[in-house]
Amino acid sequence: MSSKGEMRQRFQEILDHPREVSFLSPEEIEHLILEAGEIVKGEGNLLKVEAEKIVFVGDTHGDFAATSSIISRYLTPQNKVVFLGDYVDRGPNSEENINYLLAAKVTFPQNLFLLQGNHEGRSIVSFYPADFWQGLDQDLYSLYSRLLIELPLAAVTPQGIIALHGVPPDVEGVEEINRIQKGDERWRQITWGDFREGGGWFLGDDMLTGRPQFGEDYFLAIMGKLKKRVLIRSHQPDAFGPMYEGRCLTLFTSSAYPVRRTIAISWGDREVNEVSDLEIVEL
Ligand SMILES: [Mn+2]
Repeated sequence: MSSKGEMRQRFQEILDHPREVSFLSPEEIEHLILEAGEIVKGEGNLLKVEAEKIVFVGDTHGDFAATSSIISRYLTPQNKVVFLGDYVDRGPNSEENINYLLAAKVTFPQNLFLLQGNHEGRSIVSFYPADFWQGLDQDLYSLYSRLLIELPLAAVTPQGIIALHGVPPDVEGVEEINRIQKGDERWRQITWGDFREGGGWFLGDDMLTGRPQFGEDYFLAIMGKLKKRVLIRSHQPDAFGPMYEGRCLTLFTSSAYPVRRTIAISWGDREVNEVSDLEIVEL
């Protein structure tokens, strides 16, 4: 088996030459998953992210081309890049997408952050479509599912942003997010929750998708408790654009959906009071 140093070098090479990711051996993939797992376990549920430039990326869902172009452009030792979850399934290159992100994570552990989406919660909830998961052999299924359930649930910035996949949990303050158990109701809300235009608190589970639905009254109340001004999320392709007094932004980055594809950038110490304080970049 190769040494840790040799492996690191290999993962760095992959960052510089993204197509190489398709040629990782099973042994290298196992190394990558285990090494990323060690880093991610130390992060907890809640990340505090500070940098001159913070880039937020929506669902990438197997869109390796989008991921590699964003990483080559924005991942530097100065910037921080936060991906909002859903790395696998739906798109054509799930395995390349997740492996490339993991190579980036082990190379730049303090600059790249991978939040958990519902497609990373496979060890707890079964769902469809799950083409990535269904295509794995038993060993890889077990390695990926144990790693991805460890991913953090939310990121906050001093500029006033909270970022997560679906809907913020009903907590009294951001620190309580660290006490959420993966698999509980609040976890389900973060990873599976949708927002609907108009007022209301909890609006029930959607009849078709089973996803929990929330309204503007809930949003405004919970953002007050979290002491954050703007939510950046993904997960819900029909919620594109700013909602709720311009304070809730849903990003989509994968070509797996026929919607406008964007990322969002928060600059320096500029306070983010509404979505218009962010720079939105179209892919
Ligand atoms: Mn999702």
